[in-house]
Formats: sequence, C-alpha cells, structure tokens
Amino acid sequence: MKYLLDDAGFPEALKAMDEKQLELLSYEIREYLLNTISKTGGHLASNLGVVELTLALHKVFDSPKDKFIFDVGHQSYVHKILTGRKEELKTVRMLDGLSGFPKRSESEHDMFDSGHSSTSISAAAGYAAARDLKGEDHAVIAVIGDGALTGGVAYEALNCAGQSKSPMIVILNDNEMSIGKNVGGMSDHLKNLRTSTKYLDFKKKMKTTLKNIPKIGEELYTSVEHLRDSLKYAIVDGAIFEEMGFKYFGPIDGHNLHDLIEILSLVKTMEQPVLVHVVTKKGKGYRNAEQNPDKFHGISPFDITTGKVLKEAKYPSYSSIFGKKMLDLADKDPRVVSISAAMVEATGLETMAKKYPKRTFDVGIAEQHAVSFAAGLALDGMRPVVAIYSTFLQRAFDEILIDICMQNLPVIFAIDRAGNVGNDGETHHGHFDLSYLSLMPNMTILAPKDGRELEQMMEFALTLDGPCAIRFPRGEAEPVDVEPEYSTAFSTGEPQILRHGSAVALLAAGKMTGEAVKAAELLEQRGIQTTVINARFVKPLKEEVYTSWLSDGIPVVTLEDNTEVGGYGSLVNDLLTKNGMHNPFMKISWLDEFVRHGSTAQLMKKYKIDAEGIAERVEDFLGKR
Ligand SMILES: Cc1ncc(C[n+]2csc(CCOP(=O)(O)OP(=O)(O)O)c2C)c(N)n1
Repeated sequence: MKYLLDDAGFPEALKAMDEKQLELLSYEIREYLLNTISKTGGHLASNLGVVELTLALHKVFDSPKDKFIFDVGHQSYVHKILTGRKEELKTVRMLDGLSGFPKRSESEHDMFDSGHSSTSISAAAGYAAARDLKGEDHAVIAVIGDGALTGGVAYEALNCAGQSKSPMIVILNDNEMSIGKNVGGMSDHLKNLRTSTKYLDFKKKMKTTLKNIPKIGEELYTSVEHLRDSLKYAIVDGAIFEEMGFKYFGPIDGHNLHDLIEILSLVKTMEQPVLVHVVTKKGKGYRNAEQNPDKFHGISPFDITTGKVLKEAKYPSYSSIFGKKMLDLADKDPRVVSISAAMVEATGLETMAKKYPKRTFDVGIAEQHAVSFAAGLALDGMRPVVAIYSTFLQRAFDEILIDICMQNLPVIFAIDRAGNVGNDGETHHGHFDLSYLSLMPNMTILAPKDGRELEQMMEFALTLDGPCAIRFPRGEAEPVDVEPEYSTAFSTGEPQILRHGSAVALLAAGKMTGEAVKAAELLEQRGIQTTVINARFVKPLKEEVYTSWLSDGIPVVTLEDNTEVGGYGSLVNDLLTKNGMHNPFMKISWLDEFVRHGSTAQLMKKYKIDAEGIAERVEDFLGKR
C-alpha cells in the first residue's frame, strides 16, 4: 500500500494536497509517531497534539523562507518528518542520531536551537527585526505552548514585539497542560478565552477589527469577508494580547485542518503582530497519552497496547528518594515547604503535594521567580526547598547569587538531573551547576554518592543557616556499598576515605564516587594501589583534612560529572596550589564543550569518564601503560 507519508517531496508536496489528503496524512503521521517513539522513547504527547497545526503551517507558509520557531522544541518531530527527516526520526535522541529538539546544524528548516522554554517569541522578534532592517519579505512564526507561556521571558518578548508593530505571528498552542496541569493566572485567562460564550458576531467583529488595521484594513476586510460563515473564531475584547499590541484570533480548534488553514492564510497577509490561539489535545489520537499526557510527555520505550515502559528499574531513582525524604522532612518540620517550576511530578514532589498541597508550590516555568519567592519564604521563617533540574536552574543564576547568597538565606536547592542526562542532549545536560554555584559566596554544595547519602544530606542541609545546594543525577541511585575506612559524621567540608592505596588518590564528587570505586578495583587488578575519597562537599573544602591526607605528595585525580571549568577539580587544584602542594594532578570531567545526545553510558564511555576510561587514563597519568 502506498502511503502519502512516503512521498519524498515534503514540504512542497503539501501545497498540492487537498484537505482530505491532509486529513489522511495526519493519521499516517500519528501512526508513524507512535510506532517510532514507542521504540526510541521521546516526547510523544506534545507531538501527537500538533500534527494538524504543523501540517497547516507547512501547507500555508514556505519553510525555510518563512521561519518557524518552536518553543522548547520538543514538539518539532512532525516538522522534522515534513522536512526530509522521516526515516532519521528512528534515530531520534540516539548517539549520532537526530536531536530531540530543533538543530540548525541538522536542517535548513530549523531556525533556532532550543530546549529551554519561553524564548521563541524573543527569537522570532529578532528574526522579524532583522528582516525589516534588510528590507526582506517573509513570515516569522513562533509556536509556543500555554506551559511555555508561564515563563517570564515570553512576556518580556510580547511586551517589546507588540510595540514594535513589526509583522510576526505567534501561535499559542493551548492544551491546558505544561508537563502536568498548567498553573497560574494566564492559564485561567486562556481558559476564559476558550470557554467564553460572549463571542461577538463574526461579521461585525471582523469588520471593526480588520478595518482598524492601518493602511490595509479595508482591503483585508473585503478579501476575508467570504470566510465569515466558515470560520469559528472570534476576536475577543480585552484579551491581554490585544493590550500588548498583538491582534488576537481565537480560539481555533487545533485539530480542524480547514479552520487552521483558513486562519493561517488570513494572518499571513497581516502587516502587524498577530497571536493565534489554537486549542489542541495533548496526546491526541493515542488513548493512553490522552488519558495520561504527563506520563507521555517524555517517555522511554514503551509497549503501545499497555502504555507500559519496557525497561524495569533495578534501583529507585534519585528523584523518588528525594520526594520520599521531602515528605518525611515536611512531616517533622512545619517550616519545610517545597517549590517546583512546572515539574512537581518529575522532581518527585507529587507525594508531598498530595499530603501538603499548601506547602508545595508549583510556580510554572518560572525558575527566576521560584528562587526569589523562596527568598521571601525564608526571610519570614520558612525552610524552602527549591527542586529544579540543574540545566533549568541556570535561568536563575542572578537570583541565587543576589537574592539568596548575598542575603545568606537558608534555602535548600535540590538540583535534580545534575551532570549528564543522556538522550535529551546539549540543552539538558546539567554540566554546569558545580561551576556556576561554586563561585557564589556563602553557598554550601553537596553531592551524594548514592540514595542513602542523599537522605543524609537533606537532613544535614536543614541544620545549616545559609544557602545549600544538593546536586544529584538523573536516573537510578545505585548504592555504593563500601564501608568507609575513615569517616567522620557529616561536618561541613569533610570528605570521606572509602579505600586506601599509596599509588594514586581518586577524589570523586557525587555519582563519580561509584565509578571511582569500580576504577580502583580495575587498577588494583593491574597492580596500582588506589585511594578513593568521596568528596561529599564540593564547597567548602576543609583545607586541613585535604592537606593532611594528601601531604605525602600522592598523585591526585579528581572526578566529577560536571564541565572541566570551575567545578570540584578546579577547587581542589586551587586548594593544593594555595597550600604550596605539588602533587601531580589530573582532572577527569566533561570537556569545555556542549556535549551532544546519546545514552549517558555511551557518552561516559566516549569521553572516557566511566570506570574503564578512568582506569585507562589513570594508568597513562602514572606512566604505567
Ligand atoms: C526553562 C525550562 N524549564 C523547564 C523546562 C521543562 N519543560 C519542557 S516542556 C515543558 C512543558 C511545556 O508545556 P507547553 O509549552 O504547554 O508544551 P506542551 O508540551 O504542553 O505542548 C516543561 C516544563 C524547559 N524545557 N525549560
């Protein structure tokens, strides 16, 4: 059987297709997405929701001349399919395969490398301004979800872009969901727009609105008048977007190709900023995803019939251990509150949210607000725990530095997905937190070697009077069951010796402790006696302990799941230098570059920071190979 989707000529081939064919194509795309993503894993529900929207965009506009910018970019798989990457989608998020996000290096149809939320309107405004300066003529379209619209930067962009009067189109893809249920006042506003029964008569409304558009209003009105009976949209007075300078059109049924094509054809001709409010269903067409859109937002390979993930976990995840411990801490201490930026479930906080809904805050995709909000809570006696992924916390650098650290406030940062995250790739690796946090005065940074230590660290963090970050990796918390040879109770800055050997000392932060123990065993087999130190604290480092343990000049190798600039290794090296110690020194970490996607195991092997790679590099370092 010949499938429309097998046509090699997309996106041009869409131009000749009628609505019936496009409809058929939408079924084929959904089937292809489901079959493919169930095997590769990836962002399924968001892509199922934008099939008709993406088809309509490519039908009406001319990519790459017209520029599509997908916010976050996790919903760009359909765009990839329609721009010559259908077969390659089978490699999505795999080592050397397609990225799970738009990538300019991948296709001329990808206009902006994304992954972090809420930036599409800014980027589109930039493209539009450049176009105007160059006197060119093409459309610029930002596709942004209602979840992404909770991020402050989107409002900064609307604020400027609306005033600029430069033509651009914002498609607001409203499915009522962020990863979980969307939150906040804007979400309520969108709901009002969706459910408003006060749509004015289309003809009257169209007439006044379109005629008011300078220069072309009269003409435009005439040209679209014939649409009046078929269009199901209204132009709603008072929509916040209108106030900000965008002509608002909506709500439009985002699964109705006919309506989508009509509205996009109309706004294509408009010479001003326009916002089209499109209503879609996340997970559309696959019952399991429609019913559990949060679970199918980003999912590992799964069984299509049952919707169950194929790979079973051996150990509990760090997130679940964190979430459980939070409940325990909240039970014991009424001052404990938690804050998440649109990631309540993903960070493990849903159990606390159920039991203590008033003490669990979901602020939307608003990392900066989350941090300053925590400052206020801490100043008035609460003990906030801010649970944010390492990569997204980057957004709040200034708030952590000035609002929290400068005021020395007892806020705990639970930094999930610290270090390499694997298949989500460049934009999502948490390779930078040890670097950006270690430069902040007053900050204590902890990195647990396993789940049990994470719990101990959470208890310890609550005893501190100032800011504290606990960074832990994505995935399962494999226990590091080694009885320490020398261990003190938790005391600020003190590491722990797990194993003694005279040839080399491996100083490991967090999850790298497990790799260090395994590497030490390999080295032992090759006749190299190895000391393994579990740093526990990345900052501060207790100088007297480090200097006394390393005073015999033993070669030092630091290990961290962080970039090489400014993390644990840099701090240890500074400590040695400051104390006039000349131990031979080597740092093992991620390199000073953006690391692409692949499984974490593959990437660690490639960069030689898994146990085998470490053992090899240590042998080379000691001149033993
Ligand atoms: C700065 C930042 N914080 C958090 C995230 C994690 N994240 C990815 S998609 C998403 C929800 C986006 O919701 P929406 O824009 O409505 O898109 P949908 O998936 O519902 O289509 C979140 C919170 C992110 N990508 N960037």
